[in-house]
Amino acid sequence: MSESGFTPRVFSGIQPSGGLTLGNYLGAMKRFVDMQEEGRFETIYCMVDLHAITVWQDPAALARNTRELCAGFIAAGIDPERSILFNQSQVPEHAQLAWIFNCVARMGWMQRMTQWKDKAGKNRENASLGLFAYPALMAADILIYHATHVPVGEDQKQHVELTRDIAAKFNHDYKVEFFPLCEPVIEGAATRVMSLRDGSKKMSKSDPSDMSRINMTDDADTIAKKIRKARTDPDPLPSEIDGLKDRPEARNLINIYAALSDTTPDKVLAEVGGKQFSEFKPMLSDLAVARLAPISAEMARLMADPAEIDRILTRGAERAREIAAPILRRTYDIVGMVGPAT
Ligand code: AQP
Repeated sequence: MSESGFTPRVFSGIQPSGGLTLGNYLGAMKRFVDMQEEGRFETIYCMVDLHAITVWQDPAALARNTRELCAGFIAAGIDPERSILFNQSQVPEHAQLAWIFNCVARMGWMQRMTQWKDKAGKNRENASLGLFAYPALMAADILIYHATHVPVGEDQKQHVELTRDIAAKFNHDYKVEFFPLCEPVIEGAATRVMSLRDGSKKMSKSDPSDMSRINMTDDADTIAKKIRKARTDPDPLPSEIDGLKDRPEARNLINIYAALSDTTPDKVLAEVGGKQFSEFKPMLSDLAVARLAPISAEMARLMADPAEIDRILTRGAERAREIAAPILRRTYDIVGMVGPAT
């Protein structure tokens, strides 16, 4: 138990809405592995397939991406024995708690979410109701486990803050101290990996341009080609971090290099300051290939046995339900929904 009385517990998820990108890996998955290894927390990681269908997903692709994401988690270092690893739709308590949170969250809160504004774009009338309610489901994902820490990339910070608001309003409305106020954990050199084609846009699995991202399954030649073609400016690299101001593409490549080599951007610049991109890009390609090739090889090996992946997911869901079901039942009791006593 922590000081707050809640078990220190990590929850985070990734959408199986496409192949894993370097952004997902550096901003999220690598951190998930670190938190598993720290040993301070119970760690729960999820393929959030219910979130993925807030925008259209081809059913066969969704199933393939879910298994591939599971393989990615394991290949990156998540141990399905030490962590709980499963896909969201197999644990119905997520959707059940999300309904209650739909009734706690306010329309105004949801309308302020930048991801909603970005993803719905100009054609809001045509966006799904699920896309609007996405943050309430995310709050349920976290709070159905009474998770205390949520490792995410920078883009998800606002949703974790909304989760705290939902927990606080629930606790206040029902006069309980039932849900924890979870902490976002946003750390490392690459909390926001940007598109290789546009330094003002984040790297995203659903970006129409494959050249904008590095996929975890890209081979060495493809990685080298994408980095070679990455947009940059004509100046040499600076020796200090201040020199990256107003140079978003250069900053992005330096941050990626730092995160892949487990160091800081300052230390990278001390080493590469003064170099031209023509010299730095091959260094970055070599590093990316060295780090990613073992992961993609292991993913391919695991993907050869989809039945084993399904067994891992089913077992993970059983373990997740052991935590989620009593928390849902207690929530129902607090709300006044009649059922078996706890
Ligand atoms: N570019 C990024 N840099 C750092 N972290 C990132 N994350 C995503 N992109 C970056 C982090 O990865 C985790 C899982 O994200 P997600 O798949 O649930 O949703 P997302 O943030 O919407 O990611 P994508 O790749 O942009 O997916 P699509 O294209 O389907 O919307 C989160 O912790 C996120 O912060």
